[in-house]
Amino acid sequence: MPVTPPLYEPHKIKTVRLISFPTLAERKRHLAAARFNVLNLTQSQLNFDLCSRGTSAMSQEQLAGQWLGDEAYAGAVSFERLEAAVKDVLGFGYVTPAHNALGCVKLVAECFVPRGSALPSNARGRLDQLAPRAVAVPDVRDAREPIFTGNVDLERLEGLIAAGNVALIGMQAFADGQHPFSLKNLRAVRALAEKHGLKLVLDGSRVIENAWYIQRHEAGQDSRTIAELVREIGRSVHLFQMDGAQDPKCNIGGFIATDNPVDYEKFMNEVVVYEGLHTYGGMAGRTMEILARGLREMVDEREVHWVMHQTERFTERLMHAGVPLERGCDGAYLEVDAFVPHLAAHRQHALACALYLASGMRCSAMGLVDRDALLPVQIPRLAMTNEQLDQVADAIIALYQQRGRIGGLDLVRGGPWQDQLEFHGVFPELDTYEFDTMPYLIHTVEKVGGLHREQREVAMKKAGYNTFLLRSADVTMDLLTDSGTSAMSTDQWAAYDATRATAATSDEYLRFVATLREVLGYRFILPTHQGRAAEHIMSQCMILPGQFVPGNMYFTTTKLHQELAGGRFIDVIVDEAHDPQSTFPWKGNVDLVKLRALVDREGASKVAYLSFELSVNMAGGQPVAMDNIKEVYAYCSAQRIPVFFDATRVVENAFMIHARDPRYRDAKIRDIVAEIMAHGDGCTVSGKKDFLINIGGILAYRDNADWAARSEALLRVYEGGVTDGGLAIADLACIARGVTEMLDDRYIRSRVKQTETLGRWLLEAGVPIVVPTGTHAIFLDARRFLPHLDQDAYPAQRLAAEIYIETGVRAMERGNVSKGRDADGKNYRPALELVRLTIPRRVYTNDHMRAIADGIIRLYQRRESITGLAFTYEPTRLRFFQARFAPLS
Ligand code: P70
Repeated sequence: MPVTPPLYEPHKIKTVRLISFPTLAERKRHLAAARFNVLNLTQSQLNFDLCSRGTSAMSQEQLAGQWLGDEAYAGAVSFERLEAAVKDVLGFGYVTPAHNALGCVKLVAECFVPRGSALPSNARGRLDQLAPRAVAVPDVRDAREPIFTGNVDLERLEGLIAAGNVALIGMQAFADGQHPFSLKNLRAVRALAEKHGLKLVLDGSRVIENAWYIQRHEAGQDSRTIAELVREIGRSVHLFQMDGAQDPKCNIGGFIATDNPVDYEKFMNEVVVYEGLHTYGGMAGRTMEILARGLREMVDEREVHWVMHQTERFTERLMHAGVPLERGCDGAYLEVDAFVPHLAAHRQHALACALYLASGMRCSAMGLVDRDALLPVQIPRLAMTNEQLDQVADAIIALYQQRGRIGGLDLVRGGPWQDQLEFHGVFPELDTYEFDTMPYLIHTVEKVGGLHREQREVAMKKAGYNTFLLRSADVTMDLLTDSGTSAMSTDQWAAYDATRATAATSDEYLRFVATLREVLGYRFILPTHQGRAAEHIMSQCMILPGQFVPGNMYFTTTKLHQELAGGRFIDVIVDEAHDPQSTFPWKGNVDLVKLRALVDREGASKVAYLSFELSVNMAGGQPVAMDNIKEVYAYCSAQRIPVFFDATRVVENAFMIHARDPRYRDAKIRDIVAEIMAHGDGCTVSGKKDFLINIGGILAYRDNADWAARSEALLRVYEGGVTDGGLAIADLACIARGVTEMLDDRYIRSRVKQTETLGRWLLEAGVPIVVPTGTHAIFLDARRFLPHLDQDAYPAQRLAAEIYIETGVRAMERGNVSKGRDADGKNYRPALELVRLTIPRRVYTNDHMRAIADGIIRLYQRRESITGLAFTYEPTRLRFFQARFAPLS
């Protein structure tokens, strides 16, 4: 059965591809160099490339296929996998591979369409390939049909056949991107073809979109799945050709499928002339692997509905603003005659240039000049978020509102094809559109779990009401942690792949050290396998038994290592941090009065160092003010007490300084980070957070060679070599890249804005959360969410479990269970009893956030029915990781 359209992506982001945002001055330069034809611009000269062919995001399984490709000349296993996929998905027994869509056309034309003959079709785009071969392409689209505008006018077709000269009948699924056919019409055309001894060839490159349209609009088809409809379409034609760069989300490739062995033999004999052998057809083995996986995935009901939902939403936004367009299955096709009627000629190019100048995006018309008067704005499949698409639409709308200012172009060089044209133009004075969104595209996606409510109830019970014990495959949106969960960029992956392993010194290590020296301003840089390893070594080196370690709130692993080294943790964070309802903007600050009192009471020599966390995790991701950092450092330096940062979330803290301290409004994040770090003597870092890597940590000291030497000695014993810290060399390469990416101002802004957006939606519905919203997570206040529960019934633990059951979202308890027991065996009952919804970096979209907010709001509405928990198993150290519970009745 078809599913109801999802309100969010049925996948999360696995890998991102960074994009740049050229300035207006750069855009002018690039456009002049491109001779006012946007087809001459390269991707690095623009932000969004609105073209749907070959630009899709892939699944991580497709990407895996890239590495599995069997690059054999004959009889490749990869081709067998392609054949099997075609059989399963489309139902055909014979497959002829081709290098791309043109390869398919060439084979069909050579085998069935002699020069001078006619191929009636419902698609005008066919002209591009067939007109130059002296093949007529009479238009047989039924102009009177209001819904299935791609249907063939049967009478007209029959007339053409009667006049003779028709070699083959062509249809295209969602013809030219705008015109779908009905199943009924497709079958009628086939019947007509057979009556006259002709064949019907279908270009099924957009078969998915057409199947979706049939499911929605054709009588009696609404209960059938996309997969069923696609097979039915396949069964209705003699020859089926597919552009791998369309629905199968490949970047190239194609094939022709048939059930007729005689036709197959014709293709087999042609394919060796034009394409390659009949078992690869001009495709690399990897291409066949990606194509085969893409074919199977393209009929996934949820994915289809998501893609079509994005298209509908996008075109409706434009239509609502009055922008003249034809709706397409992959975007909007702007009607240039109505958009820029004041221009005498070259309207498509003039409009494309204006769009690029005003906003940096590329929309382009391709193929033969004057085939139509449309400028396609196509959405790359799965590669963009709705927020990005909303902004693309708004940029077009903003241009439409000043369309009178769009200037004309003078042709300097002509030709039959759009990409040959060159122009002279004058830059029009346009108001520009500034994008404020994630500065990356989705490169690969990863499916998320989809259990229903009853299954989730069973899973939670099995996990002992501890979200740490759930299987991630059973989780829909995983907000357990922002640690190690980031999507890496293609640049990070490239650095990873290019790395050569070694047990000695590597180039990647030297680059890692150089990059971090520059960003942190510290001389001694030691890699560790993650944050707690750095904490362990620092604590062992710097704490004498019996010494105090003041810190701005505890973090579980940090405090544990300080205690294991014989230290005593003293909380010196400001009181506001313990009050979830205080709106103080700098809840991460150290309270100097508390710090001074400790030093005055115990003496500076009894204080090992100040443990100074940035964007304080347990307080709710709350920032420290720059003034506080400076005052603390001045005081500690005078007392000869070292200041060591936990710089795990230094970038987020720097962003908050930029956002909340007017003196830093125009400062670059990179400079704020440097200024923060200048007020400390060393740091530990869990690189799995701000530093955008999946594994790794850092221990660094500003200039104290003795501390560094002692730490290196421990590093060798506990972690690995000094030049790898127990990490794969390839992971060092990823950190060096991640450090550059994390300092991108647009990235960090979109990151924190996303967290704030989720917080705002919850607040608007009255859900109690820690305010102001922090940077990496939203913290629900379980005391106020479940006021009827005593803290020793672990309200936050129970709330986290209920959130999973209600929504499929995995959160983490940060309260009584995490804090543990005191020396007398009593629960600490900390002031903060919280559930953390932690947002991984570059992984989820704002549509995911909306779904998360809606689910939690539903739960809040039925909060009275929720009871507490009791331990059934309780470990002594870091008990929250493995504890199990049972509900109290
Ligand atoms: C989280 C993770 C790790 C972390 C941190 C700060 C401010 C050090 C570390 C340790 C993972 C976690 C850890 C313990 C309990 C629950 C979750 N925080 N400093 O989700 O770094 O994990 O790399 O050893 O936040 O907050 P590492």
